[in-house]
Amino acid sequence: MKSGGAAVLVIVGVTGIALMGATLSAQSRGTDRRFSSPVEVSCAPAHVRGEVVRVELSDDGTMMGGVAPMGVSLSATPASVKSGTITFEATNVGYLPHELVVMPAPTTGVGTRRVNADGKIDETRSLGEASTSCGAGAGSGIEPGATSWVTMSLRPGLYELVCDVPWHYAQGMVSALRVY
Ligand SMILES: [Cu+2]
Repeated sequence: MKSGGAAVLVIVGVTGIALMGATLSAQSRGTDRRFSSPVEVSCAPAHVRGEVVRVELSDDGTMMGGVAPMGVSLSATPASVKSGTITFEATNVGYLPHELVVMPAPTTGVGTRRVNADGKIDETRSLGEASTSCGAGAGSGIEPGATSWVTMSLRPGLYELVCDVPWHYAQGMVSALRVY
C-alpha cells in the first residue's frame, strides 16, 4: 500500500479500512469470469464424461414472506440426448437455492407427480441428482450462481428433470428429457 493510503486510513477509520479492503479485493479479481458476466458462474466440473446436458435453474425470488417461490423454471439443453453416459451440469441463475433430480418420467406425463404436504415429491425412483454447490452429486442444494454436476448412464426413454426444493415442482420446476 502507498504511504498516501495510510494517511487516508487514519482519517477515515475502521469503516474506511473495510471499504478499501473490499475495493482491493474486487480489483484483484478483475479478470475472474464471475465479474464479466451478468450470470455468476463460479464453478464447473474439471472433466466431463459422455454427452452433456446443461440445465438452467431459475426463479424470480419469493413472495408471501419467502414461502411461495415465484417464476421458477428449469430448462435443459439439449432436451434430447443420446443414450449412455450423460453428464448433467446444473447452474442456478436465480435467487433461491435449487437442485436437479433425474427421474424416469411418470406414465401420466411429465410434471404430473403428486406433491406431498411438505411440498416435495416422492424421490424414491431418483436416478441421481446434482445438488452440491460447486460439486458433484447430492448435497444440500445449489446456491445462486453455483453449478453442480452428476454423471450417470441412461437408457433410451423419457425422463423428468426436477427441482424438489419444497413447492418448486408444484410451481412447474420440471422439464422433459428424451434419451434416444
Ligand atoms: Cu428449485
